[in-house]
Amino acid sequence: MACSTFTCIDGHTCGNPVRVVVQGGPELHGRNMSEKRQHFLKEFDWIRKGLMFEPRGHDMMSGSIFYPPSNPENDFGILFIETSGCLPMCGHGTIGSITIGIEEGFLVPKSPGKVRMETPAGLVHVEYQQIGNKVDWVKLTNVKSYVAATDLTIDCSFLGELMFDVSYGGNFYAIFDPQHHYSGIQDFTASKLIQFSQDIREKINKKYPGLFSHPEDQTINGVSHIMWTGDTISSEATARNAVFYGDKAIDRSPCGTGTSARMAQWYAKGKLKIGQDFIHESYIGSQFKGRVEAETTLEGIPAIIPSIQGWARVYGHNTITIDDDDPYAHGFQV
Ligand code: PYC
Repeated sequence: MACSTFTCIDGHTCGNPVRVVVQGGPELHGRNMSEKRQHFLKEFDWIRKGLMFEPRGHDMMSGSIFYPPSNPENDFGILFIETSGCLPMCGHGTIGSITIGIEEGFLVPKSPGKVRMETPAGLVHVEYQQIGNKVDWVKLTNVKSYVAATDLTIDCSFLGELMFDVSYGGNFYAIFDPQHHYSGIQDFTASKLIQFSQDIREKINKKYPGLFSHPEDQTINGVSHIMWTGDTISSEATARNAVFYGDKAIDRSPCGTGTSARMAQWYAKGKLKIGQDFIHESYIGSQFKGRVEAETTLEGIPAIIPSIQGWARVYGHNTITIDDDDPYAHGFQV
């Protein structure tokens, strides 16, 4: 019988969990984090399942594993592990992982206050402010984000025919703004939004095969996240969202890659200007500050360079074992 031990530090970013595996992560092969992600998915996905799913995790659980950088100019490489798989990029995961790494002393950047982080979706530049031994905020300049398709339709078994746009911010998001059937997320409970999302995500990928594929890395493809939008809770917020991911999760944070995708959508529609603050509110009311830093292109496609700023808190040290002897060694979902 084999028993694997993982030293983890747990925290949350604006309410959404981040479990960083400090010791016990597998050695991965590949020239960059995209290739290392493929290696992990092929051989070590049981680690993700064991640490993210019940009974050691839960529906919303997500985390990361740190790796040495492929390019010595960078500080580290990151693998995101979630109930949904290994995301190419994760905004709340970045904010939480950087906070945990700096506060716990296992991430020592070459230039204090700045981190060059290799993700499967590309290089991400991060800034943070440290006050004493606490990280006050983390700001990431995300990968190029762009609108992949607009005015698509899907038949939702619960809401009828819905229109949506698909936008990329490190993952592909189907964005559903309020329409004639309903006035926004305030009309629904989280469990209803989960039910609607479960109904349509597969249908979207079946109806539009091959439409959502990253122009520079075809391993990033398909709509993985559904974003529902609606009225803000706070008058300071620009917009609010509920992001569905995995099989049963609604992001408790405002979702970093989702905010990037939505800013790309707003920018393309002329609703947001370069440098303008975009305060994005989550389903529970926590906030990220987003901004379009610059306009750019991605293989000729108009795109933006978005930034996201948010905070995280560290709350626990956890030594987790996954023992082959345990019938639920590799987790379960109900
Ligand atoms: O913050 O990018 C994000 C994210 C993705 C899934 C959950 N959070």
